[in-house]
Amino acid sequence: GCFADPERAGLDADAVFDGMTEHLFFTLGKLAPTASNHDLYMALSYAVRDRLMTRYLASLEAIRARPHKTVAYLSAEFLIGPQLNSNLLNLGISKDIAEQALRRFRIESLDQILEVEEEPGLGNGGLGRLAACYMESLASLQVPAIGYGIRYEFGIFNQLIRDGWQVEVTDKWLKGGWPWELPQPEEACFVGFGGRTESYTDGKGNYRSRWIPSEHAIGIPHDVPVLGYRVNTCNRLRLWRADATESFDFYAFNIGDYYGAVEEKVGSETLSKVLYPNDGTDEGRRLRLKQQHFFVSCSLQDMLRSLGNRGIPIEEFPNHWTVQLNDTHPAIAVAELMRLLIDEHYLDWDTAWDITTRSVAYTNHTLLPEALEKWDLTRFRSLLPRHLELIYEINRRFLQQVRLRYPGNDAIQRKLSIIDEDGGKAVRMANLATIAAHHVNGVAALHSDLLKRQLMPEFAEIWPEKFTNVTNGVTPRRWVALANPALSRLLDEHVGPEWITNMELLTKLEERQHDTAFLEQWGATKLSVKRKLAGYIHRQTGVLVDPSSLFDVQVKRIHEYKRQHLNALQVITHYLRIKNGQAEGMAPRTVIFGGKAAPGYYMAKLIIRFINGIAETINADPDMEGRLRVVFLPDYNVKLAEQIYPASDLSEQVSTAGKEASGTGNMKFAMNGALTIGTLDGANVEIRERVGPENFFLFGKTETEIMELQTNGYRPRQIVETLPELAEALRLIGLGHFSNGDGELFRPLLDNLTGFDPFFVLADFADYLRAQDEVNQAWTNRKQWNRMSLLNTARTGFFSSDRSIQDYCQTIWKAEPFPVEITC
Ligand code: 26Y
Repeated sequence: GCFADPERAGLDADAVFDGMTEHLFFTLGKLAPTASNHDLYMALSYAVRDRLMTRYLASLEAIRARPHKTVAYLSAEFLIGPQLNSNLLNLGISKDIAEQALRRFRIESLDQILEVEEEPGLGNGGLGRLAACYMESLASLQVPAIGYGIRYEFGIFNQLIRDGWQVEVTDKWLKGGWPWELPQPEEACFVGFGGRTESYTDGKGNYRSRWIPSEHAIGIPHDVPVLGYRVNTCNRLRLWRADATESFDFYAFNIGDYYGAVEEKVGSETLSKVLYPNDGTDEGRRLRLKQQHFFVSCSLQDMLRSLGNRGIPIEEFPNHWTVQLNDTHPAIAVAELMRLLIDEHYLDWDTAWDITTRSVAYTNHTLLPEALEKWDLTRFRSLLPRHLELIYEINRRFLQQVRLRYPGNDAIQRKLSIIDEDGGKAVRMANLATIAAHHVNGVAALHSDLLKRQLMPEFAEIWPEKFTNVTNGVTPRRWVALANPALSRLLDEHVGPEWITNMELLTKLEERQHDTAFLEQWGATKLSVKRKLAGYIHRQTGVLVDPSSLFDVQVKRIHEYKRQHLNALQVITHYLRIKNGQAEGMAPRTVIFGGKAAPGYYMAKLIIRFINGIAETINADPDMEGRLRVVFLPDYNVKLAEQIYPASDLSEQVSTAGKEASGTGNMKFAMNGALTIGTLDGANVEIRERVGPENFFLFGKTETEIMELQTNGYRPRQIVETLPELAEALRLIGLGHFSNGDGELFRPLLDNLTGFDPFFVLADFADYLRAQDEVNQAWTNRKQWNRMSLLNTARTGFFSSDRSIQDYCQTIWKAEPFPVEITC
C-alpha cells in the first residue's frame, strides 16, 4: 500500500518550500514575513520530518508483516545531537536545495537556521554519544533496531564559566518545542515500585510469588525517527517519559486525601526529570535506580507486547529480540525480564532463564572501581523487593555451579557473587549482567583484554567464549560529512562519494601522499576550517587566535584519569620556555580545552579553574603574543564538537594507561586529519597500529609499567626533584602566578600531584614534554605534517561505527540487514 501522498514528500526545493509554508501557517500559526529564524527552523524541521514518515512507517510495517530479528539497544543515555542537518544529509536533501527553499524566506544560508537548533543533551559523554552513533549506523546498515532510553526533561547541564569556575545551568532543551519526537500515549506502560512480595498457590497447586508494589508510574513513549544514510530504513529511538498514575489518585481524591494523591503524582513525574550528570563515579542514588528500572521495565514490556500483537509465542523471544545492555545502567533488565516471564507470563524458571540468557548481552565501558554500579541491599529491597528475590535465586543457582567447579574455594564465591558481602551488603550489577549475558564485550582491544585478565578473570575462566571485544566506532556521516564539508568535498573528488558508507576506501588517499600540490590543498582545507573556529573562539571568549598556529586540542569530560592537568602543566612549561628566551624554533600554538566536570567532582572543577587561570595569565602577557594562546571553550557539547574536531591539528589523548576504556573523540580527530599525541590507552593503541607509529606521537608508561610503579611504591616528589622545569612550574603555581597572587587557590591540586598523584601525571611528565617537542619539530616541516595528517584520514576507516555494528551483528546479535521497500 501507499503510505502517503508522494507529492507531499518531494525532496526538491519547491517541495521543501511548500512543506515549510504549510507548517509555518498551519502547524506553527505564523506568517512568513514575520517568521523568526526559530520559526523557520521549526518549519523546515517539520517539513523534513514529514519526509521521514514514509520510510519510518514502511520500516515498522515491514517488520510487522515479516518478522525479523531486531536489536533492542538499552541505554540510559542517547546523546543524539542536532537532528536537522543529519536528517537532511541522510534523506539526500543537499545544502543547496535547502538554501534554495530558505532564500524564499529571505534566509541566505542553512547555517543560520542550524545555529538556532537546541540539542537534546540526553547523555554525559562517550557512552551516550556511542549509543547515538550506533543507532545511526544500524539504520544505515538497514538493520532493524530500536533504541530504548529515557526522555529526560532536563539533560546534561549547560556550562557557564564565571571567574574561571564552572557554573551549572539547567538545560531546558524542550522550551522552544522540539519537533523530532512523536509521543505515543496509546502505547503507555505501567511500572511498579516498592511494596512487598507475597506467596500464593496458583490454580494448579504451584507455589508462586507475586509483587504488590506500593507505587506506580506510567511511561509514555516519545519516539524519535532515526533514518539511515540514503536508505529506506528508518528505525525508532523510543524514549520514555514518566507520568503520574491516574487510577488510584482519583480514589484518594474521593476519600479526601488530596495531598496524598498529589504526592504520588509529583513523585512519579520527577522520575524522568533530570539526567544524573556524573560520568564515572557512581553515587548510588535511589532515584537513579528508579529511573533505570522505569525505562527498562517499559522497554521489556514493549518488546513482549510486540510479540503478543503479532501472535508470536513468548518462547520465540530470543529469535525476535537481541537485547544489548549499554553498561550496567540497564542491567536490572535481567531480573525484570525474569519477573515478567515468570510472574506475568507464568513460565517456569528454566524456560525463563533460557530465554533471558539467550537474549541479553552486556557491554562494559569502564574498569574504574568507582564507576562500577553497586546498590545498597536494603535500599534495593525497599524499591524492588521481587527483583531482589529473583536475583538471590539467580545467584544461588550460579554459586552452586561455582562450588561444583571450585570445591572449598570460598574466596572465588565471594568474588563472583552478585551480592557483595564485604562491608555494607550491596547488589553488584556487573556480576548480574555478566552471569546472564551470552556475550560480555569491552570497547577496545586493550580494554577487553584488561576486562578479561584484571576485572573478571574468574568469570573469564568459567566462560572463556563469553568474553569478546568490539572496538568502538563513530559515524562518518555526522563526524566527517556533516562536521567537515570542506574535507568531504576533497574526499569525494579523490576517493569518490562511496567513502561515506565504506570508510576503508579512504586508503585510496595514500596514492596522494607524495603529491605536493595535493598536500598543499590538504593543508589549505584544514586552514579554512580553522579560520571558522577562530571566529567562534573570538566571539565566545574574546580571545584572538591565529588560524595558522598549531591548534592543539583536548575536549572531553574533565576527569583526573583523562589528565587535563598534565596538558595544563605542559602549557606552563611552554610558557616558561618562551619567557626564558628558549623559544627558538617553537611554533606558535593555540591550546584549546573544553569539557564539563561533574557538579560534585571537586578536583575536576578545580582543574577547570586551573586551566582558566593559566589562560588568563598567558593571554595577557605581551611576550606570548603571536606565540601562545590558551582557551577554555565553555559548554562543550555535540554541536560544538562538530566545529572543533575538523579544525584541530593535534589531538590530546593523554589518559593514564589502562584507565580510558576506548575513547571515541580520538577517532573523530584522526579521521579529520589531526595527529594524536597519546598514551597506549584505550583505542589509541589501535589508532596507532593503523595509522603507523611514525604518524602518531606516543609517550608515557604502559599499563604494565603503571602497575609496576604502583606495586613498587610511587614517589611523585622524587620526580619533581629530577625535573627542574616541572619544579619551576609547580613553584609558580604555588606562588599564585596563575591566580592573581593567590597561592592557596590551587593548593589542593599541587598537594594531590606531589602527594599521591593517583593518575601518574608526574611519572609521565618528562616523556610528554619530549613528545611535545617532537610535535613541534614535525609541525615545522609543513609538507611532512600534511602528509602525516592525510595518512591519519586515509587509515582510520576501521573506526567507522559501521564496522563496529557489523561486528556486533555477526558475533553477538546474529542480526542481519533487512532492506525496506516502499511500494508506491
Ligand atoms: C554509574 C554512573 C554514574 C555512570 C554514568 C555514566 C557511569 C559511567 C557513565 C559513563 C561512562 C562513559 O561515558 N564511558 C565511556 O564510554 C565510551 C564509549 O565506550 C568510552 O569510549 C570511554 O572510554 C568511556 O570512558
